[in-house]
Amino acid sequence: MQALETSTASPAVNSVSDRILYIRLPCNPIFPIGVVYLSDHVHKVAPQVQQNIFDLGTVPPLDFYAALDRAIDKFQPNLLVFSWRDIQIYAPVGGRGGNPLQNAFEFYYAKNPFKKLRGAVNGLRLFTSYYTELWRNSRLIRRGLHRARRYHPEARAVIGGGAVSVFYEQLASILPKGTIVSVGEGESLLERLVQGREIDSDRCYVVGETKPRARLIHEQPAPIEKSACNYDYIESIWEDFNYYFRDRDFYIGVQTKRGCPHNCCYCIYTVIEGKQVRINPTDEVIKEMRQIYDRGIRNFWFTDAQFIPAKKFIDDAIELLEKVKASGMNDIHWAAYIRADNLTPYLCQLMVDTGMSYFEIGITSGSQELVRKMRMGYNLKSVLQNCRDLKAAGFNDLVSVNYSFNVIDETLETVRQTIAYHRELEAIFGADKVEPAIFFIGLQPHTHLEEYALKNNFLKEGYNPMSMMPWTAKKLLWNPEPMGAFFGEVCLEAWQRNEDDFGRAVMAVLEERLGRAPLEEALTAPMKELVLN
Ligand code: B12
Ligand code: SF4
Repeated sequence: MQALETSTASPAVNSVSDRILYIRLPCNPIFPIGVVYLSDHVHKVAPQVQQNIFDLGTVPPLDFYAALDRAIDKFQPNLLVFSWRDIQIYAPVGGRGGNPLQNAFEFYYAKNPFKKLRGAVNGLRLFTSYYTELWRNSRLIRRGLHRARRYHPEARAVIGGGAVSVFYEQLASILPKGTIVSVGEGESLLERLVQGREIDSDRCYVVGETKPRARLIHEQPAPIEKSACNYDYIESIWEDFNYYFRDRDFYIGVQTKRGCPHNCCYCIYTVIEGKQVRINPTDEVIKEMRQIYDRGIRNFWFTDAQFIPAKKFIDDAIELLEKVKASGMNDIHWAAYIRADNLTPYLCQLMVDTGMSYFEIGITSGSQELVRKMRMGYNLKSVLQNCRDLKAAGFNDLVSVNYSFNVIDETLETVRQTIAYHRELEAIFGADKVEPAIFFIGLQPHTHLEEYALKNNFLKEGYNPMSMMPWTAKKLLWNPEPMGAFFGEVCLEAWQRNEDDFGRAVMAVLEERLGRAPLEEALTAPMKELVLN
């Protein structure tokens, strides 16, 4: 991608910004909790600053540019805060451009030429939509900045959000000179900008002026104690606030803590949010939930990287859920990422009593040996025991179990172990309640897996982690040989059997081909190499 320059030179960083427009870049309609928290924080530290929220997630694509123009003309900001949530689209289900995993696998692994061609055609569509989205967001940023400078020649743009935190180094090439690129939490950076303070020490850099420091992403976030978001204020600065509240099916995000102490080899959350877990005061979390509840919402998503990151945070989770229970909000549903090894029978009971309606078990593999190799720190035996406790506490909803095959050192034996483990989960919850979600890891920069890929020559130093060129994408959609072609074939067979129940179909095909290991082997799993044929 070529660097493009805007015609206007970038103004000095320390000009004070007092009219902030938050622009959430196009995204599936997920409640934009990031910009909500940022604007709430700025209002608390600098109430004189005028703010407005504009969410392109609620705007039809044909209207993106015109709607952005209107929002800028109306508010005339001197700081444009762009929030970019997601870029990577390797999902096992239909996403914005179809089913990316299926297209890619048909293209890479299908033996039937018709299927291969179909994969290529669909892959091309996906490829086009991926680059079109990047290009479109880049244009939205340039256009917004250009338009804001009609009113304030000193206006500038700052960009952050999940996608930016992951790809902050690569994105410079599509952003206008002078854009401030932020990594991780944005509260302290925005605080500095509205106070006209220097920003050099923050987790950011300025396109065309400064380079990201080495290991910028590994720097610790600023320690900010979070208080309940003031939703009366948010409603007052966001014209389309009701979009997410009208249809009460939306899960509204509430963050209860930040940070994750683990080290899972493919995960970047632990660097974005840092390893130090910072718990938001539980009374403040309840106050925030209450405001959302009083606006009619009954579905909450605790957006923490992990709701119970480690055993020592069990008491915090208990304290929060006890307060939810005591608050009288007893008709809610909630969901979160939960490490199922950090539960106690009492916590299980509280989770069920307070309305946990969906549960994801992110074990990645049912083989203890692989789980250890992936540095995940899970004890699979405790996960099973805790699942039994959850069931005994009355949990009767859907459980999604995330498996990512072929991360590191997968063998036919470890697959057999995963099947054994999965069948045991089915025995606990009921086969219809346990949904295997089959992922392949989308390799991300700054992870141990990236290091491993470079060391083992799967990738070359200087590769572009955002590239969707077929030869790079094949490596980034992590499914290396010698097992890659095997999994490709299994997945293709599973889609053919039952596209709508892909996960279960994969498990069935694998079991038919490989059989099942004894459960005890999965839980202790001394490694035995089996040769692929
Ligand atoms: C919870 C979560 C989900 C939940 C969301 C539930 C809900 N209703 O809110 C669910 C499970 C639904 C989900 C789904 C997906 N997710 Co998700 N999700 C997360 C997670 C764990 C937390 C996001 C969150 O809400 N955090 C709390 C809020 C307050 O933080 P925030 O929005 O990031 O905002 C803060 C900062 O980013 C920053 N910030 C934000 N904007 C801006 C702007 C400026 C200018 C500045 C300075 C700062 C700034 O400041 C904010 C406050 O501190 C993150 C990983 C992580 N730990 O961040 C991934 C993450 C956002 N998800 C990601 C992805 C890819 C997805 C999916 C697309 C996956 C898929 N392939 O299907 C889907 C689909 C989403 C969609 N658009 O359709 C990626 C996005 C980056 C990428 N790789 O492209 C992330 C970063 C995970 C990762 N490392 O890959 N997700
Ligand atoms: S526990 Fe979850 S959030 Fe933490 S490092 Fe592992 S995968 Fe990432």
